Amino acid sequence: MVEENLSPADITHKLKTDFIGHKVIAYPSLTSTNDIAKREAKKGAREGTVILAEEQTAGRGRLKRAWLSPRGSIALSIILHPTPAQLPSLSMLASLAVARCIEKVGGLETQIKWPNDVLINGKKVCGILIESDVRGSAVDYAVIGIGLNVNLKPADFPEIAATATSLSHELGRELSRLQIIRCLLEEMENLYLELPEGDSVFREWRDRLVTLGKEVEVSSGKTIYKGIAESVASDGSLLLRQPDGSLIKIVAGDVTLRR
Ligand code: BT5
Repeated sequence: MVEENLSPADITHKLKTDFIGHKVIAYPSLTSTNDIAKREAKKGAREGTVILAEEQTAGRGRLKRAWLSPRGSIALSIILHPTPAQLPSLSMLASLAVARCIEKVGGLETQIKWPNDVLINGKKVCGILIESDVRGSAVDYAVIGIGLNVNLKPADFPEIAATATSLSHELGRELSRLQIIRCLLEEMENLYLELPEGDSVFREWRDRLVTLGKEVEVSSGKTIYKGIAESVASDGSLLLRQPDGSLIKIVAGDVTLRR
């Protein structure tokens, strides 16, 4: 192992942000950083507070799927208080921040699979789970959960061995989670401050999507749609050209590339 436990003081020391990561609460082990972040948000935690865990025992993906995050991974959640207009962009900016930092710190090329999986060589290295509490026309809080496989051997986890990768697996060496976390917090804040006008956030995310122009299957709820992933709308939804020529807008779902 390159590092022992991550220390909040090392993360916050001379961090180049105005608010994200000024307060970091770190745990050796947690059920899910998103759960604790939501609890802290309800108690009034200030914007930019980060919840971090060395390992999660009940990490969550979307639709109650499990997210594996053993020691050596990054599992963190950031509490934000966005405006309703900023809310749809959070998933774009989180995947962008992760992609930029993997490139900067690890020197690895990444792709983004709609809506927000970050891939390396076609395999998933990072998952993002955004949960928010919206009351009437106001957003009470949003929690951005990021799970990134840093020092992890995919072969040790049969459930994901065929579809997942990690930075250490791609690089053939372990690397510093501290540097990646600091990068993530700084990139997240830079991108967040570009919203809501954030057209550049949308454009960079769109340009990095490996999904566009491909023949795909999208499962959304109980329906499976087939077609060409033609484009994305500025709210993040996918525009799918169906075989009969019609164009449909899909707000949430899972994409499989057909070739
Ligand atoms: C996601 O869901 O990709 C969102 C994962 C978010 C995890 C973070 S960690 C910090 C915060 N706290 C939490 O409890 N969650 C967030 P989804 O698109 O539904 O993908 C889930 C699927 O990814 C699973 O069904 C597995 O197939 C696969 N998977 C699970 N663990 C993985 C891992 N470590 N690496 C790659 N794939 C994984």
